[in-house]
Amino acid sequence: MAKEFNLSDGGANHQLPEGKDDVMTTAQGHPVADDQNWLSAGPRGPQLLEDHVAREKIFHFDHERIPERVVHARGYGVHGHFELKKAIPQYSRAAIFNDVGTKTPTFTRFSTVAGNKGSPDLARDVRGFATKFYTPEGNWDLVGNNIPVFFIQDAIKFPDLIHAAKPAPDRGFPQAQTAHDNFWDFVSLSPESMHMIMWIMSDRTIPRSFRFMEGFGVHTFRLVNQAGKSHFVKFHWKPRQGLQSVIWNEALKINGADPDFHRRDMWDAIDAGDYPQWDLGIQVFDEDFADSFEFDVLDATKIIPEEQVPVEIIGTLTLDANVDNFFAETEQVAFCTQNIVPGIDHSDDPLLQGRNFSYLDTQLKRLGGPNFTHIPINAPKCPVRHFQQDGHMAMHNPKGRANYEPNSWGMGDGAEEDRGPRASPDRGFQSYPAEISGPKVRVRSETFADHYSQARQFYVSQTPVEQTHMANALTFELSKVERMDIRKRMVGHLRHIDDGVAQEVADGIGLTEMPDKVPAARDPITDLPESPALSILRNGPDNFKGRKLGIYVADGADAGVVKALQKAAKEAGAMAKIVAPHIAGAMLSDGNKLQADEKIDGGPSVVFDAVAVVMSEESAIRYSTDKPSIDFVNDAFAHAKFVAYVPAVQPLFENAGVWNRMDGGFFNLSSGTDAASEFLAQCGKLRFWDRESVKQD
Ligand code: HDE
Repeated sequence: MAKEFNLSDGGANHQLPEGKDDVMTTAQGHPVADDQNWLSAGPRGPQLLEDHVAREKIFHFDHERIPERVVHARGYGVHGHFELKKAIPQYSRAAIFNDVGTKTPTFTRFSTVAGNKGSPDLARDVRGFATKFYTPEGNWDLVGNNIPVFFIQDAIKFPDLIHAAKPAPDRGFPQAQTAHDNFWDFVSLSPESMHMIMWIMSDRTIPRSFRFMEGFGVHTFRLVNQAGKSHFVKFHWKPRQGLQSVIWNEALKINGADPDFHRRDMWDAIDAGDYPQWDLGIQVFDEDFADSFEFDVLDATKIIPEEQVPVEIIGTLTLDANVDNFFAETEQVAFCTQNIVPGIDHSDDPLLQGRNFSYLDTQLKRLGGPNFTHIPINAPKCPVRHFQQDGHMAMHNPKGRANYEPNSWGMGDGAEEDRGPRASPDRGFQSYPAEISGPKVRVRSETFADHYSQARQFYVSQTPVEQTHMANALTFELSKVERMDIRKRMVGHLRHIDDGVAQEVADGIGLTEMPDKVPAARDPITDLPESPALSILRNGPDNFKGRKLGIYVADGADAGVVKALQKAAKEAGAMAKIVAPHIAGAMLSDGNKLQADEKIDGGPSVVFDAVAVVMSEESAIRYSTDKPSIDFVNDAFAHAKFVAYVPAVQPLFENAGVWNRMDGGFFNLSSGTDAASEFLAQCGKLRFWDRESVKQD
């Protein structure tokens, strides 16, 4: 029998399942009699410090917080595995790359960069995409982003970049935004940022969810085979779900409606068994290619276009389990770029070399000591043997007497003792013996000096819709910059990239005269070919799988139409959510009550990929003056979404101002028996872009 809830015991004894040893203890293991009332001298007397139960509870609570990450504070972690589909022993001796079918457990953490831990998910920002592979030869951390280039070329500039992007130190705002003077001042004085600026002003920084974005290792790394031969490599994650982003106006509204939009999306998808997958691709090239390439392969502000070096797919990452505990796993996971395994090595990219110092260093502060590898999420899943010992929170010090080397335990008089581990030149990690020479200097290589060519290539590779979004984003951000000289300086950079976009932004921020070009270290190459791989819209999905349909129903809604929509969504592998004026749901035409997933003001159309509105004429009249109902329809229209409807909704659609503006993105559900499935097939295109006023080619 479960014990009854008893008010007089302060709730301490309620609902205990039978047969379980569920007696509460202190962290020292003392059974606790009462943890709701502090020991006191009489019922109204002073509380006593001797109460070790109360003191321990408060002491532990006082220390629950650890410093948030200085960047990438807001993150979301998921377990999964990587399966090798194509062996590459010719390139790498790494155990995970040698046998087709090998499954390596993984933990992936997605993040935003600039915002604090409590900032909204849809800030315009780069997304981190960090994966820890628990390989049989130790942990390999691929700590990447959803953008293949970075703002700066040398790690020594990182503190400046992050200070400039984070809230201004005097006022402590704006939070999770780059739309302010400090950020644009810094980047406009750092021309090397211009390629990255074009990426962050594209819709890449407002992804629809973590599931629909790419990941990149960014730097050039090395792969080293059994014979010690090295190739250069760039790592890519390609989402099998296709690419998808939201629209800026949508992002602003989603942040209000659901600041946890991205983490909720991932949680829901995994919970529903719809496991997201990414293919791991490699771009492999040798020294000859590196020498002939227009840019320096060690410069993290450059890509190697896929059209120039194709991406070879070698395996698939599947994310299939949510964490059991957010703090233990997502917060405590410690990624370090220097965690590499035999067969993978670093290059001399100066950004990467600086990162190799920073990540280990930061974990010491954040996790409180050098033993963070003892925390289960960070512990390798292969044997670990060394002579390291002690320190804060040491969980497993090596056993035995030998804690140094060389030692002669295990032989002679000490034959019975364990001598401990020994280094293995054959199995062990061997750094690639790259030739290095040169004077000690503090200079940036001349080969890093081209700041605009690839920024231009990125811009011209976008569809007109995407180019318009970029011009709008630049205009928005620079409109928030108060200092006119900074605004002008930025336009002076854009002029090197594309005169058209420079003009649009200049007009957008009200410049009456076009500013001069900022002096360039090198003239840009203006005829780099377009790279279609750089566009989101050219790489979207062609179906609605994994997406969300919002069905707004009110009393009197045609039950047949609603059921057909739910069925069609299921068949398309999509999720259908019922939205209604009341959370209790709506009475359908067949007399059955349909439970709602969301009340209309908590389920605006911005949180769905496509919407349907199904209600009786009476309800449509009733809700035609209801603001959340009007916004639902109006926003879906403004955000170029596909909208399905029944003719009875006319009064609501008229008041929302869309009845006379219905276009090819609207779908009449009374038009035939297969209307619902035809609508879902249309939704595979995700947006009806013709509705956006875009500049013509
Ligand atoms: Fe990071 N970065 N970073 N970064 N970074 C951190 O490490 C740093 C850079 C990236 O989910 C910190 O554990 C320097 C590029 C991700 O836990 C810190 C430089 C790329 C994450 C750090 C860079 C990244 C971090 C903060 C300039 C893409 C989150 C907390 C050289 C390739 C990992 C921590 C997670 C986190 C330093 C630039 C990706 C301070 C010095 C380029 C995904 O160590």
